[in-house]
Amino acid sequence: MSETSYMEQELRSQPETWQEAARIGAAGGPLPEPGQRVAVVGCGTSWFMAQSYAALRESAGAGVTDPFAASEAFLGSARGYDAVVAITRSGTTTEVLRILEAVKGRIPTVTIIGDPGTPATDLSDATVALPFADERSVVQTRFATTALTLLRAHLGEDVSTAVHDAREALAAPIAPEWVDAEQFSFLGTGWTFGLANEAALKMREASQSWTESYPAMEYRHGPIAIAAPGRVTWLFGEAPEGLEADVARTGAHFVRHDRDPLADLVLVQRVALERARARGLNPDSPRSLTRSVMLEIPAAR
Ligand code: F1P
Repeated sequence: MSETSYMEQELRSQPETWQEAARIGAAGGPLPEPGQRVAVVGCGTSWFMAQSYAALRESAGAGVTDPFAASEAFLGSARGYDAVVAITRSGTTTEVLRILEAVKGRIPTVTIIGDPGTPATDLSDATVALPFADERSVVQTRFATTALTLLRAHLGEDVSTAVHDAREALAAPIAPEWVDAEQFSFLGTGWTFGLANEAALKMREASQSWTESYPAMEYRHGPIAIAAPGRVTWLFGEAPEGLEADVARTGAHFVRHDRDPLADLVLVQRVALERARARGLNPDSPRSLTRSVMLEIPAAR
């Protein structure tokens, strides 16, 4: 695999795209105001960024925020949402378009979008366009993390440490046991659970790896049975008491870094790339995947 895959070029640009998004997020714009009841929807990677945003917004005290896979969203009037935030790089994902159509005129929508010249723009009441973070790789890296950085900045977070740590993560060594591991379980708490889900998806998409992901405190409720020598348990964010020792007893390799958890996801993206290379896979042409899932399903009434 050449050094110049789109995935590699794009993941390497994340510190710059995060800085640009932070400027946009801090400036305000059409994203939800504090106190609004918000549903946030997406598919795949974009759903996992929705999970992280929801946890961040709720824990910041900014209001009720429910994340949904776009295909499984409950947006009935009983739930009382004031706004729907959609996240989509392509702007063409069928399930996201169906949601935007279904709530039009009933709940205001704002879509964070990579390619604004697409149907999601027309179907949304407002958009925040991040064309500088759009990607040619099928496997998303920078659009997702840039969208989340925009949302972190909009919540009032200073993301300069995350940007700094992303630069550091781009230069950090990759341990051979990560490239060779038979299996990965990714764990997180609060907003980092979405990152764990995304890390697991990235490894599957780019390198066809066997991965799982759980809320960290759920791990001991069964999934730790998978941990064993030659396998990796990778935790984003704070470690629950005793978890590292529990994993050590299984013989699995435990990984946790002090850098900003979103920057640690950048390191996982690099591991996914290395694993793809080691298996002779082209991460820009992942098996069975397309840049956007466009389905022939009827529009909602
Ligand atoms: C969402 C998505 C990607 C996934 C695949 C199919 O796309 O599910 O996360 O990697 O390429 O599409 P989008 O709605 O963010 O464009």
